[in-house]
Amino acid sequence: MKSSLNTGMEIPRCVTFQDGQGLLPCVEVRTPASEAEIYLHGAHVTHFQKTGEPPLLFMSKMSRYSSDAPIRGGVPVILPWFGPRPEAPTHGMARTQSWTLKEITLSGDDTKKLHFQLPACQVPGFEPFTADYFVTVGTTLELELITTNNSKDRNLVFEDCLHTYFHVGDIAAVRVRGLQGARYLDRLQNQAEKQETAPEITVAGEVDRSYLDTTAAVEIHDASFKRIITVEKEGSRSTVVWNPWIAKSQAMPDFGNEEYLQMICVESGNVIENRITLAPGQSHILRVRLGSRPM
Ligand code: TA6
Repeated sequence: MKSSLNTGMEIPRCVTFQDGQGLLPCVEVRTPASEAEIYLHGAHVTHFQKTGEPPLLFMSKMSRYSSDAPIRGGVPVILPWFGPRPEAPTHGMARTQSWTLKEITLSGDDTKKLHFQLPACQVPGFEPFTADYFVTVGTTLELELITTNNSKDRNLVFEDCLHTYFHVGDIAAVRVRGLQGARYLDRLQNQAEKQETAPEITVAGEVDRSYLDTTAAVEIHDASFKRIITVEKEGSRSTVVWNPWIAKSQAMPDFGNEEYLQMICVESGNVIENRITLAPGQSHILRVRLGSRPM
């Protein structure tokens, strides 16, 4: 319930608190250039839309909104591991925790910056850590995930990823640029190592690739919406590209059978061989800036 939010922090017409779907508390943000919505559940950005454009983020109409399941779509915060793990949820526990909204900062250029914090928790197999997540809403959507090793004497080894679902008009008209030459692991072929030789990636079936050792910005060219989405990143050496296509869409209860046609995940983080090792007291910043321009 929104009652878990300190309504004293609200800024009328700019930053307001709502009971979202499933009565989960969420924050609605409005700027002259855009609007956004963030659930405390997983500090999950579920909506970002620039005025006059289609939404930038894809949200499944079948998503669950309950405290024990991740929201499907938007920007899942993946921490402290990526992918499946024995006897543990896929993609870590951060996206199913209730984060705290610590602060809202307004800037002169009408951007709104929201600071979310993951409550301290002991995760089996990981040294104690804290996570702070800054969401800045303006003409772009900027996301900063800061992970700090709170151990006094042991390294923290972890993976992080902002698992962004982008909204596209028609997957058949999408081209992904920026990954040519990068090495990747193909999950569809048991993580076989390959090299991206194509200047642009197209999708005509399930795609599930973890590109490694790449710091490059990526562009999603969507000829259907006549829009180019830009994914700029810092503190990230991995980019994951995923579209579930038909069979996997049908196998996911929280994803519509045809929704693969309107989405593509381009995820920025540090996964698999790019996992991060932090000395005691050290922090790591993963920063992503999502923007768009007409094609
Ligand atoms: O990032 C790609 C991926 O690892 C895919 O293999 C697929 O499992 C996707 O994440 C969604 O995972 P989720 O746990 O959110 O269903």
